Amino acid sequence: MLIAVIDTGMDYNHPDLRGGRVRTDIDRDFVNNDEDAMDDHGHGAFVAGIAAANTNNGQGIAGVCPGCQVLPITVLRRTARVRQTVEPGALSTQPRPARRLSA
Ligand SMILES: [Ca+2]
Ligand SMILES: [Ca+2]
Ligand SMILES: [Ca+2]
Repeated sequence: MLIAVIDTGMDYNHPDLRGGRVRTDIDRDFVNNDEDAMDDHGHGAFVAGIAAANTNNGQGIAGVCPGCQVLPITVLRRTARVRQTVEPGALSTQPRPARRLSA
């Protein structure tokens, strides 16, 4: 299952999100308008960890869906204020639609 995390982005180098957990091939940064949704705040990575952090690795926490992948969508700046809204069809351009959304 793919979980879209619509937040500040995601630290895809975090030990608890390694192992192909984060889809960096189809991520999107609507704040800087690029295709690299690296988290510069930390909140998005926190949310992603709750969803899909690796389990039994002695790092961080255990995600509620450790077999899931997460798709970072950045819509929040470092100040965690929404810069712009995401049009309802924006995610439909992704090759594989996410089945769960977090905002
Ligand atoms: Ca990317
Ligand atoms: Ca970016
Ligand atoms: Ca962990």
